[in-house]
Amino acid sequence: MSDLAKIAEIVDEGARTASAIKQFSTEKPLSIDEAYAVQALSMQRRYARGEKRVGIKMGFTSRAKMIQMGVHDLIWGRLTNTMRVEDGGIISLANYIHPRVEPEIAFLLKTDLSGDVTPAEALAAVEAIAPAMEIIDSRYDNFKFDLGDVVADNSSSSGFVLGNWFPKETDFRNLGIVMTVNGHAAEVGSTAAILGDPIRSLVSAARVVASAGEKLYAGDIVLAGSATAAIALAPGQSIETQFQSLGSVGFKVGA
Ligand code: OOG
Ligand code: MG
Repeated sequence: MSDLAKIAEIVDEGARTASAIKQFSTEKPLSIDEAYAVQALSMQRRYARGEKRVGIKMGFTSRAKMIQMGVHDLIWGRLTNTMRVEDGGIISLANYIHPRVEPEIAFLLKTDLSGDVTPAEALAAVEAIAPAMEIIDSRYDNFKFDLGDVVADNSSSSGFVLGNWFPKETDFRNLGIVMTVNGHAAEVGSTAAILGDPIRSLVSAARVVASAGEKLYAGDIVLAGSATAAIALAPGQSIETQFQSLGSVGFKVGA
């Protein structure tokens, strides 16, 4: 097994068994290219277990997230079918290490998309948009990482919840967002916090997958990245995010 394959096994096992691992950066930092190679190798292991790729997620597309995590480069990760949490569903904390939740916008694609595209070309590939939340769960101790660590760990991907789909003509560029815990506002923001306009995240998504020799496919879900800082999940919470004119999306946190 190559060194990168060994690292891929470590991050994959951390994710599979919900057990924290040490950052690689404290001893031997991964370059960004190595980190994406590890991510691809670790995802191969998940696909080999039967998980299906359903799209990708973008990360650090808002200042709030960059500041919270101390990482200032855009990142991406792969989403699989087993990460999907039903709107209104219950998650079990036993499946996570130290999960957090953050409000996002999701795109559903109707055509393939890859490479350098304009915002208009990106929007032309969109079938629908939905209010969404991402459940992130860094596999690293104390949720601490550098850029290479987090990329190798599939950019902390662990779950996502989608609300109702809306026609792409629906304005999604500057909508108010209120993320609540047990009915109390925990984070407020706007979809405009996502690169000034979430469509720019889809433009970036097309570019980053192309640089990995891949593409976005018709039917893919693309999460644009969080508009606000993420909040920690705890047993018994009811999480709901209201999006101006897109309704709300929510789930409950079991034991
Ligand atoms: C990395 C993932 C960042 C986002 O929406 O910005 C991300 C992390 O914060 O653990 O998903
Ligand atoms: Mg996210």
